[in-house]
Amino acid sequence: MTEQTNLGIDASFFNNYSLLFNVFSKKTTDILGRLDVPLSLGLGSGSNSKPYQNIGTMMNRGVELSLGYDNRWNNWELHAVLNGTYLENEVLDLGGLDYIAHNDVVSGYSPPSNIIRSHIGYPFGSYFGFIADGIYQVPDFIWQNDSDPAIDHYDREYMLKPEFADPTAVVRNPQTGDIKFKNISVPDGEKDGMITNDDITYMGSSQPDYLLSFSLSAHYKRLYLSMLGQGTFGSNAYIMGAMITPFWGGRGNISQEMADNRWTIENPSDQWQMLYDDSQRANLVSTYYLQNASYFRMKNIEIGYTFDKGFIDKAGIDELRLIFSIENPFTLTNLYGFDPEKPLNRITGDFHPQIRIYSFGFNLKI
Ligand SMILES: [Ca+2]
Repeated sequence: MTEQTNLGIDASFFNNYSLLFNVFSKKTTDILGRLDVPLSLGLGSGSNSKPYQNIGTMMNRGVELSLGYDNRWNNWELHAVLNGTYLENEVLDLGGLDYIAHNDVVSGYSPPSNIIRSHIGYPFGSYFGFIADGIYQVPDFIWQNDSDPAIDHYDREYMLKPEFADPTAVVRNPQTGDIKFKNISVPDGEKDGMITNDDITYMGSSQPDYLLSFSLSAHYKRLYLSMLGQGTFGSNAYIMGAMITPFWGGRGNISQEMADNRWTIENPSDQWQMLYDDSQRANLVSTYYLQNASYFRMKNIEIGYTFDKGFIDKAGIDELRLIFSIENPFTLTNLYGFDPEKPLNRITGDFHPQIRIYSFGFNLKI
């Protein structure tokens, strides 16, 4: 069920311009979730045997703006459209639940399967985990013989200084070069001195705040150019596991940046961790693996030329047009995973990115 309120303007002016403006507020009550049902119904007791029901209410609010330009003069013809959308999304109600875990997207992997959740008060499909807060450095530790600086780094038995929250519930032996997590939990109204699963919190949204697209087509005499671009801004991508997490599943590939800039005693990075083959560390879900997925991508550029009729008539041809096009010519993004257009609910790095295609062709009519 959907309740929708719209306020829109649709206008044309100065002959060549068009404007479409729409403010909308939409409440939908069709989020699917699994709810506990009485065992007497005979559906079994496992979490996967609970039936899906329409239990959720979600709010979508936003603004859409579209600007168009259309003109012809002399040998020119130009059409351009620019679309922009601002979008807010919030889960309002889940039939008594705090959140629904989108478990199906992370099955088969070791990290907690409730990384992606629809949680009351947050956008649909948000990421939950620890908040990474830099990297543990040598001065954060004490070691044997009253922290004797003469002892070689590799011979030290590091102990985290007591002013840091104790992370041993999630990392057995915290070391220099490990990711530091924020201690945010306040059980009984007081901060505990430990990093535990209570410190798992909202990390970011998979939904973009802004969507942008534009298209342009221009003709000049027999030459034409068309372009199509799109982008989204403000969304996050969570990528861990294959191709990102060090030594994951024995396959081991990570990004060049993570390898070259990893924490070592010679390179005490505050951004990139030391590389471990350690399943406990590898399965910790944190903002360390959360990336800004904002991007702008030119989807297509096409250039064409239609030959003059008088010229081709001599060769017995009715129409001849040459076309050169590029799919995905370029993408602007800070994402170091392969592709900002990856499905938002895929959390591993081993997916096939979009490819760039160059095409050259001609249309011939005889
Ligand atoms: Ca805590």
